[in-house]
Amino acid sequence: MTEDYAGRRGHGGETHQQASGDDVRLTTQQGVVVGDDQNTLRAGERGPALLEDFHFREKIFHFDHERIPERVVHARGFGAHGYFENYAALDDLTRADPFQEAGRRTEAFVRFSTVAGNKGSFDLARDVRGFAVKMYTREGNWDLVGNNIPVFFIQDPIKFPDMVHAAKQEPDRGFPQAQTAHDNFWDFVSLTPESTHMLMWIMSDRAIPRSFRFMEGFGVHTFRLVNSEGRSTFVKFHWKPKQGIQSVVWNEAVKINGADPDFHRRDLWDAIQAGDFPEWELGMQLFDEDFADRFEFDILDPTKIIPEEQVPVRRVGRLVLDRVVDNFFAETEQVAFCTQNIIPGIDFTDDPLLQGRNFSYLDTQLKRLGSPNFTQLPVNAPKCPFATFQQDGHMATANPANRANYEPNSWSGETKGPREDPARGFVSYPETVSGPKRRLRPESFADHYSQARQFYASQTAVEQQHIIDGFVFELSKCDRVDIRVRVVAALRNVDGGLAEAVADGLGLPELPDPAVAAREPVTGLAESPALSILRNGPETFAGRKFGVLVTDGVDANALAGLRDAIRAEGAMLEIVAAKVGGVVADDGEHIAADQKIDGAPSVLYDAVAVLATDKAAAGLADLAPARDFVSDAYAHGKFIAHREAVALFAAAGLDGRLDAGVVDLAASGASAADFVAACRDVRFWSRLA
Ligand code: HDE
Repeated sequence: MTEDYAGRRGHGGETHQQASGDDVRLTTQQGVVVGDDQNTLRAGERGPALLEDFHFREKIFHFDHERIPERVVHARGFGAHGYFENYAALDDLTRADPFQEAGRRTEAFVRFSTVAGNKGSFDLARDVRGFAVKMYTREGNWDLVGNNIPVFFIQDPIKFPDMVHAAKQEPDRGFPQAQTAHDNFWDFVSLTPESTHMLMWIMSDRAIPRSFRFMEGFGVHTFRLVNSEGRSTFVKFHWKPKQGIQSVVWNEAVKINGADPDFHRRDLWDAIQAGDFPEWELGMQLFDEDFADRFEFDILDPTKIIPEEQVPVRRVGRLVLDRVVDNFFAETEQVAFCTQNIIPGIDFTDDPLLQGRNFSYLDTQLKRLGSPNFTQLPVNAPKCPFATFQQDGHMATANPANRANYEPNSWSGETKGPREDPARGFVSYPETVSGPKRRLRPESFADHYSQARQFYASQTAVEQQHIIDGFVFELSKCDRVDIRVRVVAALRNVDGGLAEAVADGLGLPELPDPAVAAREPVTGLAESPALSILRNGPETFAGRKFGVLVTDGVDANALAGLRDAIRAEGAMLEIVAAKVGGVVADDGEHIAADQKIDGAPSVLYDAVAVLATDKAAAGLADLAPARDFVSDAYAHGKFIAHREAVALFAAAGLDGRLDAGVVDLAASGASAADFVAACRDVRFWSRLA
């Protein structure tokens, strides 16, 4: 807490910390030391409980009230602390505090999330991911509440409750959870053509990221930057992961959800705890009114992107996450993001979705956190000085200390309280607006298919196939054939081949006519390679995790060599064995295991190795999880290194199918370093083609 901040807090504003240390006595909430926390107070050993047992009543009372409403959307999330560091002064573009000088650091809190699932759902749902960033700037908190997909399902906020109802569990049965593979969702989107572009993204591998560390983030809407002269520049915000973008394949996602439903949160926690701090670069696409007028689509339409090839993304700084939370509830659960939280130098545009969000977020925080004083919780409070005339309400801990609690007032000195400051304060960009009061969708929002087509065309063949598979999988879970048909009819406006492949995958007897398009799709948009994950693969395998299955008698030198190569790459390694007690290597050394094979299927790793002996491999061949370890790794296109593991491969049905993605470390010329370098391709793609 800065001194300024502490100084501005009113009476009763001190933060009380729970006592900690190794010699702390249990107390009640009133600070009375508890004498017995094992037994309730009773009249006689076997007699009835006594109402005067204040410790028991307080304990149960508090327990009964532990839950707050989970978020209506984005309920499942995971947060971490860090900072944003600015590369160069951008004062020509904006007066926003974080961008005023090179090297300026701004504290930040980030919460990643899935959208559809409830709080206890699994991490690898096929879903959009939230990417919400709160920056505690010196001029107030700025929340950039984005997603890992740059477009949205709808154009008007009035449809948000419908869209979310349709996507979440069906109300009569309360399932399916955390997935859109059901009739209600596809019914809604197939009747809402503006969703088509977003559907392409969520059926793509973008919706099954390898982890939060390997995904992009987007502010989605067009915002404004405003400089100290009042000049405005339009901006779209991007977060570019320095780790590279990476996704899992669908069959892996399904299995990860069973093996480790917390896969993504554990990944972020482990990386930060290991000192491997994830980073993203903040990118800005900057453009003016002229470009906005020239651009093929409306820059206020949140179902459209501006291709990077048309307006380059300028990288202006980096976001580093370097600290896990101390307490999940206090920070990740109680953090309250609001799109309305902007600072001088940033402003809204008239994107209707953004305008609607500016109402919703504040409103939802009141419901969830129960008091207008949620802003006083440490994770939500600004770290710069703040002073208001607001007071009281549930749980007020920062009431102003002055006598005057109104303005204007004629008190003086400290008593008079704060005053507005036209020079430093927030001033809205004076955009001219006028028009008839109507409920109308602009004509400039009417093209629903062209960018969906552009997205599809910009993918590699493997990625296109994954999109087809995504549609076929989800629609196969819809009971109503007419819904499947309606989706295919819409896809005919996107790409003929895509529509045919999906129809074929669904076993539709014939192709439906194309859906009637509100506006004829443009078929000539240039491809945008930036939209493909595979075309923008990582340069290193740093930050990834290897699972190394070992047996008794493992060649200690080979294991050490592999470990060194993995470390040199900046990757992590977990030792997997038949028993968690570990194995004894050929040099007699004991090697502790991190995981027992049943709890560590290969889906939890980016690449795997099996270091065995001929005899031990025969033992592994009898273990179903060991067979699955290699057959799944193979099926998911992973790179596999091995020594004397042939018997296991044979038992897993891989005899005669081993390809160049399966490296025998004992073969002449093979090296652990080469194997790890090959892994930079992430997968042995030709196996999946
Ligand atoms: Fe949200 N959204 N949203 N949303 N959203 C919420 O606010 C809403 C939209 C996003 O980690 C809620 O605090 C409306 C777009 C994220 O805590 C709620 C509309 C984008 C998070 C809400 C949208 C988002 C939320 C629920 C259409 C990407 C999680 C809990 C007009 C740019 C933040 C909460 C966190 C959360 C409303 C559309 C991103 C109900 C009405 C577009 C990352 O207020």
